[in-house]
Amino acid sequence: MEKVLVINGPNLNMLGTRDPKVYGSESLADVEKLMSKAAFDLKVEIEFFQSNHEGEIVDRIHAAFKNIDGIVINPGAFTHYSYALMDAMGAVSIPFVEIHISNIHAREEFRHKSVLAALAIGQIAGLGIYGYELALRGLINRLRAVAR
Ligand code: CA2
Repeated sequence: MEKVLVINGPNLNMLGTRDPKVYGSESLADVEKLMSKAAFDLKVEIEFFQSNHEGEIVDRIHAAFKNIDGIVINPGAFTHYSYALMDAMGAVSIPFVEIHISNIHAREEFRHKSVLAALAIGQIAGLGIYGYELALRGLINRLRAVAR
């Protein structure tokens, strides 16, 4: 059974409290419920981690080395400028999918750029929290295709 880690970055613990037009009205707990269901369906083990602190996320990525088969990550605003997260993902070489609830390409210029995306299997943006489920399904599909 594959082990997948879901990482949510800064401010995503506030999901559902405001800005419903941009981020919808579901909470992070709803995201975890949705993903747990999909994980059960797919027969994968899933673990959730959220932090507002860059170094804590780097530490969690390092701890995943050799322990986790794939990562779904919404790096929040770190997406756009964190070379530390980029280097951490590069260091552990764990296949990952980057997900954004909003369509970052249709928002402010600074959100158009992701410093992680070039290392990812792929990026999903703009599909709301459903994007997390799609990210998990896409990740598992890729892991199983490679293992075959
Ligand atoms: O669209 C996404 O998923 C983002 O990663 C969300 C980040 C933003 O900085 C990225 O550019 C795009 C921000 C998450 C903040 O979430 C909140 C939700 C509700 C209330 C306050 C913050």
